[in-house]
Amino acid sequence: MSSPTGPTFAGDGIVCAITVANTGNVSLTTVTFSDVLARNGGAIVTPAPVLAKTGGDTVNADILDVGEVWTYMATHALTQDDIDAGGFLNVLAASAVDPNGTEVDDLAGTGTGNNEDPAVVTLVQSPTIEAT
Ligand SMILES: [Ca+2]
Ligand SMILES: [Ca+2]
Repeated sequence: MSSPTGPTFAGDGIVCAITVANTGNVSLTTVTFSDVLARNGGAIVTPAPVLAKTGGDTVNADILDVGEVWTYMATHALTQDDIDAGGFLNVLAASAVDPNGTEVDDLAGTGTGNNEDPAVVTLVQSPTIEAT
């Protein structure tokens, strides 16, 4: 999830796009996500964004085959509380199950390497008043 440029208003959508790749050597099933948006100050946004699969599952539907990269997208409609808080920390974890029933997981985020740092989303605040 990236920060919008410029001020936003309640009802504006911000998009979260992520990918999950099978970088190992076995097929994985039961791909699930935990996407937690925490407003600055700590309040958790409910309901959590729901990620929808948008592509990448080219063979063996619903199995994350070796080398596949699935893409997901979620849209969060900003609330006034979101904008008043000035932004979020987005903690997004993906998990899947290997052929032995063992769960494997990873965090998505910003930064280099495996990008494990939660994404910081800044919402520009524009306090203005006009008297006429
Ligand atoms: Ca597949
Ligand atoms: Ca990662």
